[in-house]
Amino acid sequence: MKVEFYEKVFIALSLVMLAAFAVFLFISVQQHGITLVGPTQRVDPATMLSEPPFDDPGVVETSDGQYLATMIARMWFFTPEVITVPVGSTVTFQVASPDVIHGVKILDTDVNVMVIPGQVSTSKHTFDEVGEYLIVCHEYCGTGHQGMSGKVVVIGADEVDDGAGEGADEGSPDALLPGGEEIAVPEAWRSTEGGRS
Ligand SMILES: [Cu+2]
Repeated sequence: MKVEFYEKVFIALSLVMLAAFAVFLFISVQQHGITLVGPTQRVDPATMLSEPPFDDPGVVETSDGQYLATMIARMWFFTPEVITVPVGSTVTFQVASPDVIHGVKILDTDVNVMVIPGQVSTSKHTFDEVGEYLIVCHEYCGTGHQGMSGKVVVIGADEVDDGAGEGADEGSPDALLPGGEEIAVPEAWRSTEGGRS
């Protein structure tokens, strides 16, 4: 078989390009730490609502500026529906569903996961801008699907201590203060601390 000279050149160029694409793909995956979504944890959809951590969904600060949001996606709402964090926080979302497949897409972020019953889906985002970020379910899940939404409210550091931090651990008023800053607790509170209900 005779292959023309120019044909050989183009075949060679095509092979070089394919090799280059493979190399660039490999480098970018390494650089950006891109991984496939994997099941991080499994749960039993039938019992998850009565077992930790999904028996107590909400937001907790795990370390300075790091939050863990435990969410339930079900027909047809998210629990909690509103997540409030101070600006600059890195929030790890762990979501599970006790019924059907749902999705969690947080607009203007790269949080975009499928929530499959039996698995815990996790995703992480750092909220650098104050504002409200809509959370939507983007997997059709039944007749109430279009109304299934929530939001992440990112508040400024100056708003943190004026009561805007609903959703935070009510037992510790300083839960949302960035930088581990202490706030003055009236003496009267101290004596009853732990005894409040
Ligand atoms: Cu849904």
